[in-house]
Amino acid sequence: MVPDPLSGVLPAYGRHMARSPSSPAFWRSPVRGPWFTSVLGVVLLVGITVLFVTGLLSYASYNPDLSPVNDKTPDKGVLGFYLFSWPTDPPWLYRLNQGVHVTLGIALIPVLLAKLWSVVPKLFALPPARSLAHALERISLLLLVGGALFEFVTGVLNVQLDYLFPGSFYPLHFYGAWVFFAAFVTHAVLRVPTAVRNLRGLRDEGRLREEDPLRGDASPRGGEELVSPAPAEPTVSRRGALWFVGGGSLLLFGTTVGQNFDGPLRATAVLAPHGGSEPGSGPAGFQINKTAASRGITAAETSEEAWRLVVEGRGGTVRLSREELLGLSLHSSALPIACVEGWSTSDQWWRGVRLRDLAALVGYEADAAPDVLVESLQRRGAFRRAALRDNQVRDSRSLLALFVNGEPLTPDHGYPARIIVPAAPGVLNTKWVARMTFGDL
Ligand SMILES: Nc1nc2c(c(=O)[nH]1)N[C@H]1C(S)=C(S)[C@@H](COP(=O)(O)O)O[C@H]1N2
Ligand SMILES: [Mo]
Repeated sequence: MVPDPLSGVLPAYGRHMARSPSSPAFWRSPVRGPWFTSVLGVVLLVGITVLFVTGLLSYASYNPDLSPVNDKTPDKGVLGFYLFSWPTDPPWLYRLNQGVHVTLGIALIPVLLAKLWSVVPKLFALPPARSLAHALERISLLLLVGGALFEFVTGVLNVQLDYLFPGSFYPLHFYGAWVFFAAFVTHAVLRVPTAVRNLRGLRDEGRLREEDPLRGDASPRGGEELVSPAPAEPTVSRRGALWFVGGGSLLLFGTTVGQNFDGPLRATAVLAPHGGSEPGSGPAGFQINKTAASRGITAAETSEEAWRLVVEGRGGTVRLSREELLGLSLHSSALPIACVEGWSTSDQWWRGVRLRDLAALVGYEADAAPDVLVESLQRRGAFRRAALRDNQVRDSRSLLALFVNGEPLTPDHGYPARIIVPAAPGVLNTKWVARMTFGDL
């Protein structure tokens, strides 16, 4: 599709100028122009705004204000101004939020690439700056393009490569998002009026042409510099090119979205890292993030003889075997697991002891249960401990689960006991729990 810049007929002046990408005649695709750029721009305006909002919500869902354990970006300063207690309702809140964030982010990749392609001649335009305002605008564009590429690349690498940057993904993606979004807002404020004028103008023009077929082009609306002065023969219409981009997005969407569902749909998620793999069947046949073996959890330390749950609070410390936990009042909740990576399960049937009842064992009224720090047997690596806020502890659906779907937990799902909390991100659902410390964190 990229034409040889030197072939074809060029105006005489363009013939040697066109060797340089700083010359407008170097760029010959007839697809480039204000309409194409404006359509893609409006799609990104909506899409990236949704990505930013769901991203900030995703960060809030970790309850980073609660304890240093949960906080993946301790130096966030004022950027955490918006944080709030993550609710427990509706129970699918995080599943929806993260599904939208990851699936939409992946589906927007073709749109982003097409948008960058559509304005690439501007990157080479000379002189670098015509005025101070122009210089500032170009710097903001560098932050915009760099920020967009950075956010999409770090996001995709995290989802695809299983935490390529283990601890550092969160700060990179979080600070990157703020830099990118600041440049994005600046750009939108400067360009949305032009884009709207372009789209509306072209529509009106079409209507006027129908009335008066001899009518010429309307007055310039901005973005005309994107039109090649020496266009090559078109091989595809602008509309066709747009369908191509949209088709790419649809394809990515269709091969990703299945990771949010169980059953045969999950197998359609061939692009999702865990999606294509078979989570098995039966009661434990749902997605596993980290296996017991990969976390160094052995059968010896989870055995009936060896394993004890230590529960601590202002009223003292109790130690409970799995047998003793089974003797407490058991309850069921249907809740999903939803991971930051964008995959989730449907509701699973968990059965175990309510967190509020465990708080009551160590000196708290169930309705006044405090925060809790949960630590697993796991000695190294990420996610071995997580804190839950009081509203999560008090919710009667929050469990220390001992069973899932009618069977004892399997080692990979956290045997002997794991946390499950409504609407919380998967990472707070600590597996292989060894110790729970209640108290205000
Ligand atoms: N101890 C421990 N608990 C953990 C993890 C872990 O690595 N170690 N992974 C967490 C993450 S990121 C998710 S998404 C869920 C996945 O639970 P599952 O493997 O049962 O689906 O467990 C959470 N609990
Ligand atoms: Mo996760």
